Parts: sequence; structure tokens; C-alpha cells
Amino acid sequence: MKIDRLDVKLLRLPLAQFFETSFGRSYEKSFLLIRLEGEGHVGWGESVAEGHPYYSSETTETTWHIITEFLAQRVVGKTFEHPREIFPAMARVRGNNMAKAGIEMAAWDLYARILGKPLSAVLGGTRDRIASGVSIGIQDSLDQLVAKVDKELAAGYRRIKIKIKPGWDLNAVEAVRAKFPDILLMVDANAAYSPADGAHLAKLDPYKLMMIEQPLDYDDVMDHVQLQKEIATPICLDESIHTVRIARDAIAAKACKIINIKPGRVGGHAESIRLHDLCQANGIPVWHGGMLESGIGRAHNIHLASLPNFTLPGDIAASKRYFVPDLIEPGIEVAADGTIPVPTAPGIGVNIVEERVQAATGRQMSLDVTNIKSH
Ligand code: OSB
Ligand code: MG
Repeated sequence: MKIDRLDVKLLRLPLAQFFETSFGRSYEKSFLLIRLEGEGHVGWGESVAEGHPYYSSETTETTWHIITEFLAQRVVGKTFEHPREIFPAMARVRGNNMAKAGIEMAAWDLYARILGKPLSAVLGGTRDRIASGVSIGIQDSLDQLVAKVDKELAAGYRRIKIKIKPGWDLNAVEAVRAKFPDILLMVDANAAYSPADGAHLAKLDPYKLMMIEQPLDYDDVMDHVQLQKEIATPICLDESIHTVRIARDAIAAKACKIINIKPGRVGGHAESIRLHDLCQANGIPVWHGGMLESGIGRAHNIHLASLPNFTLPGDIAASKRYFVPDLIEPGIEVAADGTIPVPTAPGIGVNIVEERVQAATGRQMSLDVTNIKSH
């Protein structure tokens, strides 16, 4: 597979509903799309870094910089036998996994389209539908939270995740559990607590949560080991798992019982498969996280979530919860049983509405062998 051209586009889309986590409230999503051309085909990827460095140290501007100045030259004009060669080809650049993933995932889409196969078949997926859950942000009132949970359960979603932070934790879980005693329920703290909060977080134990996601710092492993000894709720790591190696160490140290896989956070599909396989070999269930992706990134996530060890419902929901309209037509829909079919057309298998992509694009750059940087 020879890659002839890389286009990078910086988009901004208003969110259909605001989304609040422990690190703040968002009303819109900024992100990069990467379009690769080669062998007469086109592949698309989405880089999930946001406009701010509050979830991850990467932002849309850092991913733009890293892709245009340092990564494009490592793939444009080059030939690869398989997309698993893309991540290693970018290894000289340290970190910056969201920038790398945008390119790497576009290369998988391109490769699958060249073969005429759905991406899931190329990734090693084994199921034709994935189980879907929702991530519900911090609300203005507990009544509003309970009403949103009610609405999402009625839509069929199989598990509810609510965002928590100090001051919006026990009360929020109590309010939801009082009305819905038996649903699959979990919480995500996005690193809002400190190691001294063990006794406080142990008060969540009676609510039978599936897990608490990322209670402590974004780069911590060992404080989570201690916290897991103090609480019964299983710990799931999100932010802390930047690489497969950190996951290996976190599992060995018993810092978590579950891992959330986001391909953007670990550098793309190939690293996600390695992480998935590592977890499977160690009896650690995984689920697919979300980063408020457009339909392009979401389609990638659906294909990846068709791998066998994604045994828990993920944060992959219908387009209309995020963007109206989405960049794809039709948008992603969730069936009444809370599942999403894995697309069967070649590549990511969704129709990208290029006029909508262009309308949301604020800046773009097209790189081929005549104008790539080389340093
Ligand atoms: O921590 O999982 C997270 C969104 C942006 C950044 C971080 C997270 C999230 C979500 C939303 O929880 C998941 C989704 O896309 O629905
Ligand atoms: Mg999370």
C-alpha cells in the first residue's frame, strides 16, 4: 500500500447537548480529520484530541503541529505491506498518540478499502453487533440527571455511566440507584480524587457499581493499587493507560480490574489490538471508550469493539447524542435492544458527507511528496 497524499482538516462542530466532566463543561468539539490517498482509494481517520488539554496533554493545535511537521513525512510517499507497520514507522516521535492514531487509523481504513473488506474483518473482529452504553455528564440538578438516565434506558442503552467529581458523587449515585436499583451502572471520575479519598470512595461500595473509572491522577498507577485495596468497587483505568507497557505494569501491580480502550489514547488500532490481547491473556475485561467522536471516529470504534474481549458495553452511542447532523449519512443508530450493527461495506463502511466536512472545516493542509517537511 503506497500512500500518496495526506490531508489534515481542523473541524469544529457544536455538540447536540453540553457535556460536563470533572474537568469542565463543553458545548462544542474541535478535532482533526486525516484523509489519506493511495492505490486509487481514500481512507479517513479522526484524531480525538480536543481544543483544550484537560483530558489529555494533546490538543488540536499540538496534533496539527506534530502531524504536519513530524508525522506526515514518515508515511507520505512511503509503501507499507500492512497498516500495523504505520505505528512503528512513527516511533521516532515520542508520545503524541492522538496525532499518531489519526494517521494510523486512516491507514487501516485505506487498507481495508483496497482489499474491499470491512475494517472489522481486517482488525480481527468476531461479532456483527456491539453492545452500547452511554456516558452522561454532570448535570445542573439531580432531577435532570435521573431524567436523562430514564431517557437513555428507554432508548435501549445497556449500561449507564455517570460522571462524578467531589460534591457530585454519592448524591448522584444515590439518586440514580434509588430509581433504578438493577441497571448496569458505573461512574467516571476523570482523575478528580486524591489518594486520601479512599474512605470517601468506599462509601460507593454498597451501590454495586460495575466499576469506578480513573479515580486518581491521569498518569498514576501505584496510588490506584493502594486505592483498590480500600474500595470494593472495581477500578477501571482510562487516562493512565497511555501505552501497552503501562497496561502490563498496571495489571501486574493490580492497579485495575478493567481497562477502557480508546485507540486515540494508545496510538491507533494496532496498539489497541495489542492492548486488547494483553488484557484477554490476563483475564481483564475491556470496553471501548469514547471521545465525543464524529461519525467517522465512531465508525472506527464500532469496528474495533467487534473484537472478542470487548465483553462490556462501551461508550459508543448514536450520532444524535453528539452531532445533528453528523458528518456521516445515515448517522449511527442504536437498536431498541441497545446494540449497533458493525458496518459491512468496505473500510469503516459509512458514507461521509464531504460538504458537511468542508462546512465544519476551519483550516486544512494537503501534503504530498512535493511539500512535506523532512526533519
Ligand atoms: O473520560 O471517557 C472519558 C469524553 C471526552 C473525554 C473523556 C471521556 C469522555 C466520555 C464520553 O466519557 C464518551 C462518549 O464519547 O460518549
Ligand atoms: Mg473516562
